[in-house]
Amino acid sequence: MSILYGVSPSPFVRKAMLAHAHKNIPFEIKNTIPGSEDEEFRQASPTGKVPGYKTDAGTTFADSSVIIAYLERTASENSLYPENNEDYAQALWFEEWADTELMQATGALYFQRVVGPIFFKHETDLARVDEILTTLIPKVFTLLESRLTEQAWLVGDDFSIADLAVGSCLISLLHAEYSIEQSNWPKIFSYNERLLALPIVQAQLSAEKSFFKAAIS
Ligand SMILES: N[C@@H](CCC(=O)N[C@@H](CS)C(=O)NCC(=O)O)C(=O)O
Repeated sequence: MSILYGVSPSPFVRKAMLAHAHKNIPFEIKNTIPGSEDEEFRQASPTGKVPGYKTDAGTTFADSSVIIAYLERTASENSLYPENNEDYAQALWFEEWADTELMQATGALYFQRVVGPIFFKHETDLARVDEILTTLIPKVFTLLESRLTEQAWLVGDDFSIADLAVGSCLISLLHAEYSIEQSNWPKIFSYNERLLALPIVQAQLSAEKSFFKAAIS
């Protein structure tokens, strides 16, 4: 079975886990923290970033986008990439934007309120939280709100890599107890409700909550 190196609450590991779940591809998670010197992990991820990956055939590599593109090549069922060329490009753009711009904003709040206090014994920096809430999140949410339509998902008719990448960031906000103001962001509010209701997201959340519980106790 393939091995995913990382920890479930890491947003990029979460993204890779959700892709496996969406495509019904079994995998084993080997709990690995970013920067681990574990030799096998470093073989997959020389930079020490998670997720790293080892395929059934023993090939190793890293990066959530690479892992998911690989999964798509091995199993085309429940495709995460739109068939239509124009939609395909749009979906890849959303993935890139979510992995960089959106992740920067949501990850900052997630670090301040959850990851820092639990794993690094950092105290929450309230001035930084204020800046994230008043500047960083509104900036990315303004763009996301403007790109959502009456369609259920971001691109085309189906759930795609765009939703997987954006959803992985929105899950961080849920952990960070950020409530999306429906009057300010009506489309994001409904979109988030749809994402959170997905069985694969519910299962992921329960894996992450167990991880946090074990870390705290
Ligand atoms: N582009 C990479 C980003 C991976 C990444 O930045 N992972 C974080 C954890 S969520 C990490 O390992 N950070 C440690 C570091 O930057 O050294 C991906 O999509 O997998």
